[in-house]
Amino acid sequence: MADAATKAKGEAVGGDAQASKAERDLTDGFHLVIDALKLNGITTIYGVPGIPITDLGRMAQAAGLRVISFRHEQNAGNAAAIAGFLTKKPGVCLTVSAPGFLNGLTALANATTNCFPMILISGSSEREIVDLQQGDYEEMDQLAIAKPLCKAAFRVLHAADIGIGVARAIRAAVSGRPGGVYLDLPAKLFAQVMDAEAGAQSLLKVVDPAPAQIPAPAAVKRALDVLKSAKRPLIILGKGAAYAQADDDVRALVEQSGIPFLPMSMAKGLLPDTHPQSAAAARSTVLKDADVVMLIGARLNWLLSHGKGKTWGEPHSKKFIQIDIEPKEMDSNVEIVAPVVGDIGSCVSALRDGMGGKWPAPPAAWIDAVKVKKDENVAKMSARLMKNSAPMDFHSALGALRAVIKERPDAILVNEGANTLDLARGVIDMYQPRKRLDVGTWGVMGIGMGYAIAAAVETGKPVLAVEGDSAFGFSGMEVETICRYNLPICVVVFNNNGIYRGVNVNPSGGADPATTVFVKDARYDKMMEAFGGVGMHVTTPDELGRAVNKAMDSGKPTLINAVIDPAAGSESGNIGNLNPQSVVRKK
Ligand SMILES: Cc1ncc(C[n+]2csc(CCOP(=O)(O)OP(=O)(O)O)c2C)c(N)n1
Ligand SMILES: [Mg+2]
Repeated sequence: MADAATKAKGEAVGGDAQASKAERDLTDGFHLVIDALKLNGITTIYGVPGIPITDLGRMAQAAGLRVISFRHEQNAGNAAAIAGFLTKKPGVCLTVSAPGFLNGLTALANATTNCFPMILISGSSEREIVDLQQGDYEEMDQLAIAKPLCKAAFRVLHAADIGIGVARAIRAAVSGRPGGVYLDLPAKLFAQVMDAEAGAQSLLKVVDPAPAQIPAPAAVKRALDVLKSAKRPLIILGKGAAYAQADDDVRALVEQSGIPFLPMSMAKGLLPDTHPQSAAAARSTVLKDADVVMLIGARLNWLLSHGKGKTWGEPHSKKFIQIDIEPKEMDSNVEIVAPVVGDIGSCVSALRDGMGGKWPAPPAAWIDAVKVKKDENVAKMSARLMKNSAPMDFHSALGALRAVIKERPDAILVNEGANTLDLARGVIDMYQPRKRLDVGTWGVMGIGMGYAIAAAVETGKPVLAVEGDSAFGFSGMEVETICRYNLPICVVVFNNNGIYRGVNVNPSGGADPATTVFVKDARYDKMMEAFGGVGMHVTTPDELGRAVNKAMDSGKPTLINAVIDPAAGSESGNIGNLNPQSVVRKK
């Protein structure tokens, strides 16, 4: 008996040894995905666990990647997208199949629209069953659905192709105009095994994933000739210029030219908003009166009234110079007389070279006219910012936050809402590049907590998220995530009891509240307290300033419920004119 037992045990030990040798000699889809990401410098994954990617997340964490688990995929996706914007490396979001994938897809589409490099990796169900529509667990043809909403979409069916699949996803996300990429990984792929040696060899580190694209010398010369002929030149900086991380060159170009500049929202801080050449406080004047406009990484979309109409002082025609990496962008709305196609860094440096040492300053009459308008508008604004009123209006509350960012220029400001967004953009000066993250091209609500979390994770800097009460609701559950990872994020909810305003009434006179109002006097600060963070409730600008400073000094997760006069806001903030109007509507 004893002999038999010993023999059996010996066999078992031998069997284990063999198994572990086999494990050493084999690898699988799980490990190849992780190894491929690591090899390409991906350090963080944002996602939500579940079948079939729970173990992928666990193994990634075990392998030294930072895996940040969210409460909803849209927020994880937004985090990945803004990580891409901040780092120029694709941000990675990991989701389960069908519903998790769809939740992440909004963020992927938003990333693509905003030109942020991001990869949405979703597990997917059994191909054979999905394709025959036989009703698998979370069945969905995800690849087909993702395709029209992102820059590129790939599926990997064989473990040996994971290296190429990941490489293609990375290249597609960051090269040329960056954008969102979908990578479909069927459940079966993760468990596929292959020889470890061959697996390692199948992986590749992408060489020069975002190659420089040098502008043609003739295009640079043409642009400079047009610029030189200007009597009233203007430079518009877009978030593409911020993304490029060519900060010194962009600043030098603007300063060398002496031309007034206007930053788009997320380009604020490329040059400080307090820079003497900033024309932000004279926006309508410069758009209307400029004769030559040079766009640097900015598109002539709705945010710039498509480059035409009243905003641009038509019928006077303007000449546009446009610097963009995407040739198709040229003439998208109006004629571009001097297109300069290339990456922003290369284009700006070529323009600087072409300008040489003796570039003539713009006519003094133009510079003076801009300054007069700017001083007038700044004076008008400053009285409104100084009021210490209770209840606060947007301006007095933002005056307090403006002082905080002035003291803490390296903090990252996340901002969404309607009035809360539009007024904060105008009031809070930014001093450093890529410190203002907001609703971007779509004006989308819901980016707040995802952006704040990734900003803290990727940069280690303190984050101030200034949120309309409606805007905050779209991602508010992530305060738990903020507490769980103990991130230095201070959320300020501008609580005006609703969307735009908290005073609207139900036009029918019925018992239901109006469509735009929320529970009165809600205490959002309690949400943060529920998870161990710090909650504060403030009603005056002084209190608000003190509370934010305290939160940012402590670095603790904090939510400040800032009571704003419910009657202070206007419908849709600054873009009420976009609401369709019908003559029939008002009976
Ligand atoms: C995903 C999405 N859904 C809806 C909207 C429409 N929308 C624009 S602003 C806004 C909320 C505005 O209210 P709030 O955030 O409280 O800002 P306030 O003007 O009150 O300061 C909404 C719902 C949107 N932009 N994006
Ligand atoms: Mg509101």
